[in-house]
Amino acid sequence: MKAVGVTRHPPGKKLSREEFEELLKSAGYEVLEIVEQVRVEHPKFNIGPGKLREIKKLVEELKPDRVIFANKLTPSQAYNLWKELGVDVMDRWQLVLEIFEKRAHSKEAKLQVELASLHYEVPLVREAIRRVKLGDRAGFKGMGEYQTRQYLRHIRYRMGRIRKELERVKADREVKRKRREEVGFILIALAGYTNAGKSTLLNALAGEEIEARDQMFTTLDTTTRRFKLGGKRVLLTDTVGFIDGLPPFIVEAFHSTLEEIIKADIILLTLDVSEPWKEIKRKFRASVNVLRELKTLDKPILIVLTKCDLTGEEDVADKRGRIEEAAEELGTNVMAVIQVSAKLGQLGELYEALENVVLTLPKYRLFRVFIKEPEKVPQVVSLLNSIGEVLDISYGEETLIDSYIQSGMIKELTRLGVRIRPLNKTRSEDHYQ
Ligand SMILES: Nc1nc2c(ncn2[C@@H]2O[C@H](COP(=O)(O)OP(=O)(O)OP(=O)(O)O)[C@@H](O)[C@H]2O)c(=O)[nH]1
Ligand SMILES: [Mg+2]
Repeated sequence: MKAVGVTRHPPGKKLSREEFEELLKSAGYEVLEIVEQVRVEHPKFNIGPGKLREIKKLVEELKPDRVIFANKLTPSQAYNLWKELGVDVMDRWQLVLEIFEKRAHSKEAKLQVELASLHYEVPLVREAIRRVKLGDRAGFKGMGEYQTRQYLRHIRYRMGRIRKELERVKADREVKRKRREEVGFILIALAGYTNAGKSTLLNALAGEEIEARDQMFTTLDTTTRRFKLGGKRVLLTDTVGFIDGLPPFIVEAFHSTLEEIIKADIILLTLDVSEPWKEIKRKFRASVNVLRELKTLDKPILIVLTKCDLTGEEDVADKRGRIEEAAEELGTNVMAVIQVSAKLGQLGELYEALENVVLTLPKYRLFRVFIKEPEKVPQVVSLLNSIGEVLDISYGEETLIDSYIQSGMIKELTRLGVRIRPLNKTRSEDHYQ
């Protein structure tokens, strides 16, 4: 498919040309030309009427299959442009959805993409119905008025069905997550801009081989893998990447996937440090905005600078300093800024930071365990070390063990026939005393 791209830069806010080209390429388009304009939004066409004439000429000469905007178009702008240009017109979010459609493998991802696409179509179809009423002949995509109305009814019905199915998937996941928590897993979620290196990091940490490629939105499905952090049981989840201004309807459609971030104990926010500072800053802001929308900014966050092997040490140090400064705005829940290279297996700093953060999680509390039978001690100590951290053991008539323990694991411990008393302290309280 051939496309002509159009970017309207709002005055004072230049949109990234590379990112737009990357999106077009990821969707599989051959880009014939990219037309750019700096201008405030024109209500009828988004771009200015003069630019529109220029594009019309280009369309006649180059005969693209589509004209694709880097901007968001209102339904009425999309309709007007389609009528003026006589060729399919798409905006930024339709382009993103087209890529999503290509990459969705699991049933859940497919349903989520379909829901988002239908959601997107509703106002377009409504606009077409409005126009037909005003005397335009063609309805949505050339359908007549009756067909267009039928189509709108179909969309609404289908959206209802998908929402129900996704609710079921969500409930399933919830059950799985509960089970994992009950056996003492710590949940860590990878988050960050698309192509930041999330899947590659999961592969390096968990010894996996999930698809990682230099293209946008490689991952749409959620993958969860176990990995070892000292003796602790940890689950790491990789999900869909973020993009600038991710609209609420996509966030809503992908809610069951993004819930892996919402339910995580710790978030690893990845940033590709090999990019120019301006890009890093933009992507950092965009990622923070999504995390804010997901109401997850109060969780422990580790900012992970990825791909350190692609740039010099000084450059990394400089950008790290700037990110540390930018992260201050986010408050004390940003536990550290870390640098890694998944390619070279340089992950030491990340392991270390994670080990420190894990025990500060509110679900770890200090308990005293009383054991009557000495032969039980090794088994209890080993369990305690996998679900917490043993601080002190004193042997006597009864063995006393002071240990941090995940509160959810108390039941499992009492099954071993030991007594447990809370010492009412979390690790973080201890830490700052
Ligand atoms: N040199 C180098 N390349 C890396 C590193 N980490 C990731 N990459 C490359 O960066 C590209 C994107 O990596 P992915 O792991 O697919 O990124 P992602 O964040 O999962 O991307 P999406 O799933 O598209 O959101 C791939 O070509 C990786 O090989 C690294 O540490 N060093
Ligand atoms: Mg990925």
